[in-house]
Amino acid sequence: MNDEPCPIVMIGGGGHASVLTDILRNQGREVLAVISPEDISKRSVFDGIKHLEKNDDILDFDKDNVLLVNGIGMMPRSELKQKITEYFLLLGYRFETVIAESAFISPFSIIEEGSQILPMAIVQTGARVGRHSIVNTGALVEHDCNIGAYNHIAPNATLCGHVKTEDNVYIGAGSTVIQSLKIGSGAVIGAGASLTKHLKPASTVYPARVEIKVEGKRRT
Ligand code: JB2
Repeated sequence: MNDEPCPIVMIGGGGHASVLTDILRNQGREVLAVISPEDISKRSVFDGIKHLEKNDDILDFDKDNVLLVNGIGMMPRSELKQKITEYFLLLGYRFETVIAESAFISPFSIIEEGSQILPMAIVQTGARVGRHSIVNTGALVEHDCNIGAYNHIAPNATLCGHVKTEDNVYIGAGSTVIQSLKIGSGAVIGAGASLTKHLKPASTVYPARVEIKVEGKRRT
């Protein structure tokens, strides 16, 4: 029996894909190709990896012999990541779950297929991270949180215990969500915000904005 992990095809070739490729290469995983309509040659992490431009170039690879990683970051209200994931799922391809070596994942948590847990992130006991969600660098998902599908918990965000999010939620960098709150689908929490109330679907939380004064004039 072959115990070698399945080689990877990376979808997207921008910033998020470069972070994921770095993690996978460090783990000794073989990245066979990057599929991206744009040039990837300026990012050295992709050196030596084949570049393909069209999504249907995936058909060059047998679906039983590769796993995909979706390197397109889920930005607020962007549907691109989900659309692309579903396109490849319909063709019968499967997605790898990526967990950086330096992340702490409780053995009593559940990380669903296609999710990505980046360096220094923490997922505590009893928590669930739904499919195709991103827990970005240094983010904290405390005990018993229940994170839906296609969420993005941006760098250094903190979710205290028992927070529940529905699908397609974006939690901005450095924000804090206090314990036991419920966040509806498609909600966006701006970077640096502190959420202290439940959030209805499709709502947006704006944190206090920085004010900058230049030569007596006020700019926000
Ligand atoms: O239809 C597509 C497609 N559309 C865009 N198919 C494929 N295979 N790839 C597609 N892309 C590719 O997604 C672009 O060619 C580009 O390589 C990539 C998007 O890269 P970008 O650097 O613009 O964004 P990102 O998603 O890697 O990063 C965002 O999300 C991260 C989580 C950034 O805002 C980062 O700051 C953030 N950390």
